[in-house]
Amino acid sequence: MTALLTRPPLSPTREPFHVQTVIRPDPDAPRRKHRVIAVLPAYNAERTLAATVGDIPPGSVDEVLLVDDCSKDRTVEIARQMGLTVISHEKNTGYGGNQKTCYRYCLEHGADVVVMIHPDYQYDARVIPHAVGMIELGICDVILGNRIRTRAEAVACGMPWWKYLSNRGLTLFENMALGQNLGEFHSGFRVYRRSVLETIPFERNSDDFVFDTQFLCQAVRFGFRLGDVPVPVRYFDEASSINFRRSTKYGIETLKTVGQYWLDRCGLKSKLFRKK
Ligand SMILES: Nc1nc2c(ncn2[C@@H]2O[C@H](COP(=O)(O)OP(=O)(O)O)[C@@H](O)[C@H]2O)c(=O)[nH]1
Ligand SMILES: [Mg+2]
Repeated sequence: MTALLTRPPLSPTREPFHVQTVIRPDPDAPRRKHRVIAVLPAYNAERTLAATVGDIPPGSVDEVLLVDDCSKDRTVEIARQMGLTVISHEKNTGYGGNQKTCYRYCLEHGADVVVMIHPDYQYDARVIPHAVGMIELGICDVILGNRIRTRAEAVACGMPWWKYLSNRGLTLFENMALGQNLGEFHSGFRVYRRSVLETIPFERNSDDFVFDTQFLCQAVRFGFRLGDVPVPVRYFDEASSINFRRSTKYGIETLKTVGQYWLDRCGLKSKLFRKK
């Protein structure tokens, strides 16, 4: 595995050189050496899959994996037609269960950086190389796409008011409780360094939506550096199907997970935070 930089270089003194080397670098210079795999946890994504993949900047990823969670539509057929790597679940295991399959595959297939993006065309996939760059530079180990750069922008993009308010409330609480400063914790666009997946016992997480919160609390507990980049979003029927009842369940389970994080810190150990 190619080591990714983990510290910024420190070289305050340097001999003057010609700026041409910065403006017009050597075209034969090697491209990145590490392997980036994009994973799409999919459920009924036939209408949005091609649009999502179509926005990934050419050359920014080495492989695109779609894990289908027993969709009722033509997601698998279209993914195969498009030449994606496809894994399909025989039974519907849930959103967390789907991600477990994604990350298991990435670890087994030599990913150095993993991009997780929902195939519902909600998140602007053009941001991928910029988010990956933050990992490559060694600035962060986990990058989240932040849908809420400003309230006006989120609302203009069509975020329902109750999703906006609950996201802000939960995020404020999570930032305080976890000592972070993220724009939001509930994004479906995330980038991880390989060591995060190697360290975090994600297989012990829920198969449901709270998987995402458990993963981030684990990343904090294991000392990884979390950061975010703004990502423009779109709200339309296919991009947002989780209803009020399921969102409420997710919110309550999120609070419970943060509680478990604190109990673990205070000595009441949870298996979520035990090493693999
Ligand atoms: N694997 C799996 N994913 C699901 C299931 N139900 C919903 N999803 C996915 O969960 C993700 C988030 O749901 P979404 O409705 O987009 O939430 P929102 O954008 O935050 O409002 C989407 O990518 C859905 O495809 C399911 O039963 N299994
Ligand atoms: Mg969505």
